[in-house]
Amino acid sequence: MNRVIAAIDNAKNIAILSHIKTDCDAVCSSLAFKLGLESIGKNADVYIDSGFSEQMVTLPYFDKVNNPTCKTYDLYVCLDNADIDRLGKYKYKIMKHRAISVQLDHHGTNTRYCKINYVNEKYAATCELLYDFFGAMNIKINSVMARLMLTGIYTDTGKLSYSNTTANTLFVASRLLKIYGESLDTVCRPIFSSKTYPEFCINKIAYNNAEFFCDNKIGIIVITTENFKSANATIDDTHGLTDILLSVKSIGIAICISQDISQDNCYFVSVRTKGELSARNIAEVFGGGGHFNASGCKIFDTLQNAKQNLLQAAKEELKW
Ligand SMILES: [Mn+2]
Repeated sequence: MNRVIAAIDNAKNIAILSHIKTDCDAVCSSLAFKLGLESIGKNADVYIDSGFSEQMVTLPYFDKVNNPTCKTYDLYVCLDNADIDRLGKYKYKIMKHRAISVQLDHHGTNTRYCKINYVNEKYAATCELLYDFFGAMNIKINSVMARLMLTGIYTDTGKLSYSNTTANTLFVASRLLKIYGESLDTVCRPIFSSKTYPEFCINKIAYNNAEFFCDNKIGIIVITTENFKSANATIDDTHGLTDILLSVKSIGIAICISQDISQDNCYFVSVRTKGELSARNIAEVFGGGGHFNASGCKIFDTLQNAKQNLLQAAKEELKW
């Protein structure tokens, strides 16, 4: 971490990059980081090559994402991004400027693609990692930063309920809530209780499409292009569909397969597991990765093959 701090100390104009198919931890850590850097006199711009859910758009300072103020940078910082390809079109910035790139991340599968890499899997969210980072840099966390960081922690931990939630996560959340100074529901309600109509429709379809295998221990939801069209929804509305399956007591492995509407025979897959069952093992069969209980991959194949092969990999993880 000290090498990252030294690099930031020596930089004036800093680009912050995070991942495609983005999530609240990525967006919130990027924005909180920007605000933190600005508080110590740096210029910082946020680049994220992704669609954004309606919930993200209402986050404070969201208008600063992909809205640069600098032309050139003396440092590139990647946040919450395990793999260079997940930067989307902005991966070329890192390929070109690798010598002045650093990253902070909490994904165990991180490929260490920057010059300096601080990766620590003990953190449930990059926003949790940032709490310690700001402490080490003597950056004071203000109320807006605290709100953003709480949002990232709450979403990456399923409201502090997933297995990645540690005593430190709860401690950091508690400190951040104190700094934020307002009630927790003003953080949670805009994120967890503000489904858009298309999101509701895609959830309804997901319930209908859910299939169960192996004594209901494996659940699979498929969302096709037709489903997206009829719900007027996009891939950004599919966050949390695996929770529908995980809420079933018998389920150990939950898989959501979403068709890429922009190309044939391409599917985004998210895998969630409970307890000792590894989601990562399943995603890695298809070249993906992520966290132990929450991983993802992209499959280029027919739907039938994709589903069959995923089911097979899930059965193997289940030792069925
Ligand atoms: Mn994260």
